[in-house]
Amino acid sequence: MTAIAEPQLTSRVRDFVSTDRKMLIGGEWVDAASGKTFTTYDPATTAPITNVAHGDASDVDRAVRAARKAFDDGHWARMKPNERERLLWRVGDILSERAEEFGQLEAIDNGKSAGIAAAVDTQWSADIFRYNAGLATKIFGSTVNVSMPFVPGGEFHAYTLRDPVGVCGLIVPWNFPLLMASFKLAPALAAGNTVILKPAEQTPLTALLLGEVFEEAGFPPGVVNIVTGFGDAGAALSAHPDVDKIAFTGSTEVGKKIVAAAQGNLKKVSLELGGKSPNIVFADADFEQAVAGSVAAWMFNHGQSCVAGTRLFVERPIFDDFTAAVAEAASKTKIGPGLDPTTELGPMVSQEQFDKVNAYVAQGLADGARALTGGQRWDATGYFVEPTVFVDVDPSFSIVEEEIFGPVVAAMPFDGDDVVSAANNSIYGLAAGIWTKDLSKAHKTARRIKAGSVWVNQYNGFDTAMPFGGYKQSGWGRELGSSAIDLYTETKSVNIAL
Ligand code: TXE
Repeated sequence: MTAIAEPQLTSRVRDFVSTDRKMLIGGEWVDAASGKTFTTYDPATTAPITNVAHGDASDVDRAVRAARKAFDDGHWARMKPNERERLLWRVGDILSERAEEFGQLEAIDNGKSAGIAAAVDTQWSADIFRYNAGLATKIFGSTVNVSMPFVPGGEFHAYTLRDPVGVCGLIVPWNFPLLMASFKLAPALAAGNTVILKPAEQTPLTALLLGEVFEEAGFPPGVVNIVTGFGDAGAALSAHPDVDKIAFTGSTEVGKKIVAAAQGNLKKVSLELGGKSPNIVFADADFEQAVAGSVAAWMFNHGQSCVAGTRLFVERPIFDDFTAAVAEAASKTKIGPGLDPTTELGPMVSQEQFDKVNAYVAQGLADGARALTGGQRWDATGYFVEPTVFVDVDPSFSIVEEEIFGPVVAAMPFDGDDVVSAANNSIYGLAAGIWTKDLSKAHKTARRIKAGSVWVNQYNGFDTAMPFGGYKQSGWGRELGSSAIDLYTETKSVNIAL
């Protein structure tokens, strides 16, 4: 079924959504055991796109058994690293070749710009697969010069090995559906694990298309399994006794539930959770550059980004001019559907997210904050929200303390060094921005900010080679970079008396 009639969709995307989509378990595309499906919608129009298998605990169990079998037969884990490298590289290449198709599918399922979804979400995912393809041949242990004071005898040969953890459950959200899956799949597979991917219920489609890419690349059956479903499927995966590790990106609330669910077999857990990132503009910053960068900091991906710089701290002498310029730039943003190439700000992903953002805006106004721009619903069928810049806010307001996940920023003036404690006054610690021409101020502030990523005179400066993750309640562990392999390996110490 499909109600999607947009003429710009490629025939491959049309074909993909023209039938109900099944899940990938043990190398077969299957229906949910219950036979149930759910519908995924285009948030720009609220029209249904297609139906997807509604997986539950019994489907998760089937997928875990398939992943366990594929892990235990040893074929994948013991495959020559350069063969794993070649397969992962092939995934990257296919993603690059099919970027337009992935971009369009992401645009209708999530609401984001098709151009950005192709150029950023898809091409970067391709890079992540290629980067981790390279790591497959560079997973090293070390030889250790041991003393062994309690063991009699002479010489020893001691070394460490890195083993794959085993069966990994990868649970991802809806804001960067393909990219968040790639953050986890690429290092997990490079290290020789088998996986069950659980995409978000709002955006299951690019994960399923990626399943086809794994097949095309030649992955053995059962190495990559994909179960589409809701939170109950994620909960079943987190609690499953035969899953060795969970990697999760999503809300801090669900992250805590996963930690609790994982206790049964003490499976390893890595978490990338919420944020309320400070973006600090000193008076000596390049004004134009800082305005443009600060708007992008909180509006990129419609504010539905865990690193969004939604607490904007501006040094007092430039506060009024700076916030006026940010509000003006934000008010000129072109709002529209992701398939329109001129669109700069798409819809919120769902009715739920739309209601959540509107409720925060209403609460901010009720608390006494002043909207320099926005503050109203944007009148259209889809889940569009006006970009909103709040001033006259108090740190205790919910719009300052809590993650809104929409195009809403709270701006506050600061005087000198005060800003570090104000910026660190959050349960989160995912990212931060600093804008200044003073090198020593930039370095000093970067050291004192409690956040996993600090960007100076730019924002959203991600790179595949740079570790990414959070302090405090923003999570556990670091994805990306070569150290992402640590999340998916166990270290074994071997010590031989010679
Ligand atoms: O996230 P959830 P939601 C934040 C953001 C957003 C809020 C709620 O503030 O407004 O979270 O979004 C699966 N056990 N972020 O409700 O519920 C779920 O099916 C295991 C920040 O959509 O955390 C989906 O696959 N899994 C974030 C995934 O968890 C469970 C990105 C994320 O959904 C589960 C998204 C359970 N008990 C939202 N319940 C970021 N860090 O970027 C749900 N899931």
